[in-house]
Amino acid sequence: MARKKIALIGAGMIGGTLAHLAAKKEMGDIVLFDIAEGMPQGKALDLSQCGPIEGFDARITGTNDYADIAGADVVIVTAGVPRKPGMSRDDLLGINLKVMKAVGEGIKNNCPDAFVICITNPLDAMVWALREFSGLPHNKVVGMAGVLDSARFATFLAWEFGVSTRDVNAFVLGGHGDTMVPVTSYTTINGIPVNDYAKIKGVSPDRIDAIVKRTRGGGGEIVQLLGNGSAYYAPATSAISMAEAYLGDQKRILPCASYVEGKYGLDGLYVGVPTVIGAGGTEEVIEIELSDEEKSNLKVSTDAVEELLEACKGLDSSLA
Ligand code: A3D
Repeated sequence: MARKKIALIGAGMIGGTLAHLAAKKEMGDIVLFDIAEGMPQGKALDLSQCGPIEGFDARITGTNDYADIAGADVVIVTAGVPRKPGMSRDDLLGINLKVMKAVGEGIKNNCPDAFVICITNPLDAMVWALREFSGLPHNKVVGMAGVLDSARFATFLAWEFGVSTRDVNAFVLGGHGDTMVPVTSYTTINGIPVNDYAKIKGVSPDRIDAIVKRTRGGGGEIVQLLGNGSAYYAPATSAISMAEAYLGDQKRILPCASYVEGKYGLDGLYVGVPTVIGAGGTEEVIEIELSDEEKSNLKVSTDAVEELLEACKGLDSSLA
């Protein structure tokens, strides 16, 4: 069987990490695309030389030519600029929207059958714009955010309770911004609802609230510490798990920025919801029951996403 082809658009911090992970897992041959000349080629060479040590067979190439992504099975998009300290994800809108236009056209012309995972921020608006520019079906374009946000929530909960991260099943809905909605009612410690477990362990509701707040600001905390750029290890590994779910037809239920029409009272919006990922791409959006408070928090979050879409339409008339 021929190897799968993974195209990574943007060969920066996340792009390079994605390439390394995909190679180690032998997910397929990897093409690193970037507008910076020489950089993707250099990274591809460096990463290829990990092969003999780590024992993987994957052809890794770098390019500045979209023709080289032809026929890709999976495309992961990180092209654009990341945040600097003091910036919100939304501050990136103007620059990254133009990047999505170029990337969308590159995908449309070279690999229209690919499963496309967008990571570029502001995520929910950029995945929507990328879908519009590429013209791919909605089930083949998805945004990575919920897997990462849930992993952050799970990490903080595992630390608080002193349990293995593997036993924490954390749940985050909504847009990938400070209005995201960590949902404690669906978060469990190996099946035990987190609020019940907190009672058993004598952890106060205030502590859980503080963890929810830290999760919401989890990206910003890292931006502040790094001083230059944003998180890349966990974002990359999150997107790889989504690509694996697609390539392996795993039918995983992952929180992703998926296209939602009808469910959650939404009408054609990309936003973080539990989604089945398999060979059909995003095969199903699962609508869960929410409390009134969770519903109103989700509304604040989706309103913020809608505002960003309006801003995108104002910046590019082809989106209106
Ligand atoms: P960085 O290391 O700067 O890499 C971005 C790369 O994109 C650079 O190598 C650029 O040369 C390249 N690039 C710029 N314009 C184009 C273009 N038109 N075509 C192709 N390549 C281009 O950033 P990064 O890898 O740290 O982050 C990438 C993006 O992911 C940023 O927008 C971040 O904000 C975003 N991000 C999202 C999450 C989510 O959870 C959604 C988490 C972390 C970062």
